Amino acid sequence: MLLYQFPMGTNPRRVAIYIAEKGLDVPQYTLDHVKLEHRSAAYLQINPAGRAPTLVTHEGAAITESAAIVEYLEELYPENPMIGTDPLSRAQVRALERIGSDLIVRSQLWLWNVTGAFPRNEPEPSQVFAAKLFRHVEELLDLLELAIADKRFLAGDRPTIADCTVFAIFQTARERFNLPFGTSHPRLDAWYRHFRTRPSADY
Ligand SMILES: N[C@@H](CCC(=O)N[C@@H](CS)C(=O)NCC(=O)O)C(=O)O
Repeated sequence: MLLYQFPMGTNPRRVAIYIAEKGLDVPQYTLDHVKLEHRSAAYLQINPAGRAPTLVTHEGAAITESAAIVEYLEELYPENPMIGTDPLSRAQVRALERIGSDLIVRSQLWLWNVTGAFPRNEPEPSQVFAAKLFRHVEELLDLLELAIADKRFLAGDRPTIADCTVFAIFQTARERFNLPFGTSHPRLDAWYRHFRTRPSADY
């Protein structure tokens, strides 16, 4: 098994955080972003989107899409479940995780515009567009703020795949770009600070 990743990429991070929380030993290969290794012919063979992460399984199959990789590993290693323990709790965790996935996509569009750090993704960053996009980010932060209520983690008293997904985009915004992401959502802010102390959260 081999996980192709970028150490700082939000979607690779959600998988890496999950692997660390779960205590799995998955060998990892760091793609050279500067040399555009993720756009090389060899890598495009295993991930035609030219993006990370990709998990190559023991059987040699390539799984693309971070959410699919996490769910695959969760099915392969069901002990210490991080996706709920029965149909209802699994549905509740998946619902939060889906919100987290949407949060990543909306936030990335916002980051491309607000930071100007992604010229290949957004050649004409716009602060005006960024402000509009952030309203759609905030809609999801509001939902998560309601959902977490007084729980330690998003879905209860133990971390789930939803925490890994949401934490990854918080960390990108806060630590890579020093942006006040979720700071006006007090419960999420407390959750982030608490989750940040876990070993899985270290880059
Ligand atoms: N939906 C995909 C998105 C993957 C993705 O966009 N990965 C980014 C890193 S967060 C990437 O590979 N970017 C490289 C590039 O676009 O040059 C997933 O969840 O795996």
